[in-house]
Amino acid sequence: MTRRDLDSGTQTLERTRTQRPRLFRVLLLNDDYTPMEFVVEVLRRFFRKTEQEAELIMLAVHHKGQGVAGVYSRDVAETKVAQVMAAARQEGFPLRVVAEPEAGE
Ligand code: TYC
Repeated sequence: MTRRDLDSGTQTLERTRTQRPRLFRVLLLNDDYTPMEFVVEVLRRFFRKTEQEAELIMLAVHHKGQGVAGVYSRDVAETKVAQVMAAARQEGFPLRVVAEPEAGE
């Protein structure tokens, strides 16, 4: 029992098993104005993709509307979103990028 339990008249159930941190997908969303080369550069620079991988992901986003740039812990995913948005706005491009929890997490 913890101090708080004694104060509040409640009890805490302790679990000793660890939980893996939730993972977040960073998604790129398609738009009509951001140049393809810029998206490829973003994928290489911020998501460590090869030229070939970056081309495939960019084209998938272009055709399907969205695609996964990478999967990370919440902190890292949110940092990537902020970095990519900043880089895009600096160039005046409307590129959108979001982080979402992996399905089933
Ligand atoms: N649709 C853009 C174009 O034709 C290219 C593009 C791809 C933009 C992926 C955003 O996330 C994106 N220039």
